[in-house]
Amino acid sequence: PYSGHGVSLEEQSLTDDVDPGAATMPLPQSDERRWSDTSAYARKKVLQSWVQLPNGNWELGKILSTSGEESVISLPEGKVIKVISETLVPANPDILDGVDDLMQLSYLNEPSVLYNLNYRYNQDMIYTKAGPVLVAVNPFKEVPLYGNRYIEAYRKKSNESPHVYAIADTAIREMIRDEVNQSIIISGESGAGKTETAKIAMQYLAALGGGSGIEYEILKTNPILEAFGNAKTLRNDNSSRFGKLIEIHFSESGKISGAQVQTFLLEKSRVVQCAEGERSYHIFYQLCAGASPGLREKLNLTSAHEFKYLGQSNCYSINGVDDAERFHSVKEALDIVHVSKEDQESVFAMLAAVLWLGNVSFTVIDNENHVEPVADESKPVQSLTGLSTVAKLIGCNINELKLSLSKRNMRVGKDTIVQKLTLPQAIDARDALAKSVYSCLFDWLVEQINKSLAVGKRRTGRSISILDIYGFESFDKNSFEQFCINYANERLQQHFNRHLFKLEQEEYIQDGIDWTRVDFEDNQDCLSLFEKKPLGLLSLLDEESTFPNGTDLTLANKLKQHLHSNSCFRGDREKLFTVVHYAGEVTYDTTGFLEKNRDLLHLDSIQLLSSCSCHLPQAFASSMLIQSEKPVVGPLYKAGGADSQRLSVATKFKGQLFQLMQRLGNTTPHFIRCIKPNNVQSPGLYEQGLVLQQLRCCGVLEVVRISRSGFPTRVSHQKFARRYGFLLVENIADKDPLSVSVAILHQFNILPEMYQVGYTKLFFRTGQIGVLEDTRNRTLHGILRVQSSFRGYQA
Ligand code: AD9
Ligand code: MG
Repeated sequence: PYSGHGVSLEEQSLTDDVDPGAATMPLPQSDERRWSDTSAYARKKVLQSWVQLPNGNWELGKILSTSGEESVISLPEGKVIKVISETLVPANPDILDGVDDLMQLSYLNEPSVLYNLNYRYNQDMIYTKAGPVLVAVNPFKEVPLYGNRYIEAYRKKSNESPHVYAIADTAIREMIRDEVNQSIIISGESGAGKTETAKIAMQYLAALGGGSGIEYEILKTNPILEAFGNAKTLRNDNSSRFGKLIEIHFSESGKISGAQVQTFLLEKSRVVQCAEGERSYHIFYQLCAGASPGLREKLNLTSAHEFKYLGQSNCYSINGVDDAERFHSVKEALDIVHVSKEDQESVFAMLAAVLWLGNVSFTVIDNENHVEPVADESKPVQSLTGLSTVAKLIGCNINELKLSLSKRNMRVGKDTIVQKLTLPQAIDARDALAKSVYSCLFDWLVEQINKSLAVGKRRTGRSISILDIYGFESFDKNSFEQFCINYANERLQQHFNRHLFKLEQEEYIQDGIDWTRVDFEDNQDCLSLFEKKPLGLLSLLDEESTFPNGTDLTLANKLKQHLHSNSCFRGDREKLFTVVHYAGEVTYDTTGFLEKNRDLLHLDSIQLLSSCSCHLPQAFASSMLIQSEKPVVGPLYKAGGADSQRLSVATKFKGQLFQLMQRLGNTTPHFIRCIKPNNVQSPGLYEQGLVLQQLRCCGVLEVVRISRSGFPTRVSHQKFARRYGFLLVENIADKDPLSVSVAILHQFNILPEMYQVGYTKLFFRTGQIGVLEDTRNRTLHGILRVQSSFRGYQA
């Protein structure tokens, strides 16, 4: 789906002294200089090469001969083919098979990167570094890489292979060392493994920062949020339908003191509607399968099949998942985060109310198509109908419920008139109520979790935030949800770019380091397309959303009218338009945009909820009113009035996103890119094309190229002198930090091409500082041993 315009590595070999076009040059026979590389093996003849097959996959072949423009290659299965030499891409020597950092590859072209990840993947080494970024390839099976033994190994640094644990460990150390908040930013497509990766990181933080017991509570937020916010989709049996940021707080002693969860843009529409073969939120099925007989009776619960909201997609179960068992785990988790039994019962009542709302049907009562709700026809014999069950569960008068689903109060000038609803309007009103109740319930749960995990007033320490947010999406049909998600990804991509590339360059230049500027793709143009006022996508969408006569078509036309000259925008036929995203072009269909953006909830529904005798609906009504832009004046019941004027969904989301970026902006980020190796959620299957597309989209290929060509390790003269000065044989401690630093570099024979001295800092190539650290650690241990044996002697 992505026609990515990322940088193709074939065109840019990374070896420092290689002609940039080398990778596409004719293969060397006599002229080995073209392949020159600092490593010894590369000076041998290149015998192996990547050949692209007609299906697009790359295969490793042996070069048998080259004459003129053609080469003869033998492929693994004994096949011999003739190819144009120019199309061959050099392969790395065998000894580099499966290196754990892509930066160690001599030839950093796309097939070599793909091969390396595949090689590791086949051996269950699902993690690989790409310079500063961790790449995680989803194994779709249990891999023996987790648990206490591994945690201990990473804590002690006795295992240094790439891992989420290693990232989490670095985050903790840097938080303490630099006294700066940290963030772990996880991205990837649906099903790539973001949520699992986030949990693995949390486990490590909990293990190292645990002790007070609060870490256990933090881990238990996962089953709750997944039950209420995840669903089976065609792409992922446990797909998160919301974005999540969890900020874990540490006290000064490095122990976890609390946490805070923030969620983004829950997909509400799933409550009332989902595609064939998908499910609504897990919790509905869990409740239907796992509720005790007593609870069943109270909630008038039957099986999931009886509910229309759940029945429409023809999918009730997930392979290998026991919903009843999960229900018990969720209840336990709720206990642990201090949601009382009474509140839990209210939560379940709200879920049942949503389900029963879906079973409320309408009958036409006059020749103008006006309707009124009727008893659920599918259960004629049962005395309790959808309508009365909903009324009972939320604690309202059945007639008021009936009214709010069939009539609407409209304010015209000073008068309030009552409008009867037609069938489609009534169905909309019913579904809007169900969606609102569910999303309020979700927010309410997050609030309870946050109360339970609250850090308290004495928040002195630092934090590590983990962001698990939907990756870039491009489907055959893309709607408002993809529009918001991809906008968020543009923002995050900019954060990523800025962090890794811009900051890096600026720092080099600032410090007077000779570094050939590397161009990187900035996506500011695309972001401006979204954010510009008044003529950007978001502003125009909001404007059209406030026009009573605005339709999805008028919106599309308006966008085309104002944005046609923008290079990131293209108007297509009818309601379609295309945005050129950093990860590729996506064509959006404006159908439903206005309605989803307005997300109107009629005041009648809010009033209904606030009149309920149960406390949750009341709480929901007040939170809906708080969200209203214009405060509702006067006693609620008498207010009558028009639809509540809430912030549009897009505007609210943009606000959340800005806040998020601001928060992340004050942290040291650590990036994890999750990769989905196949589309069928199956272990062992590695589809090159699919992986390549994702590597391009998330900037991994670009990162490798840039990091390797630069000097990624930087230390100030002072710090360097302070840290390693004591290792100097010659005592020049009284000299300035720069002289001390240079003396250290000389004493340790660091090669001149491996470092540069800037105005304020020293810049090193990857891996160089490790030698010094080792010596320092060995020396320090020596000193400590001497000291402790001395103390032992004294005692
Ligand atoms: V979505 O955008 O929320 O639809 P995610 O979050 O990227 O998606 P998720 O973490 O849910 O994907 O992973 C999908 C499935 O892959 C999981 O349910 C596991 O079955 C599988 N998975 C992912 N990571 C691992 C892992 N490290 N080990 C084993 C894994 N299985
Ligand atoms: Mg997820």
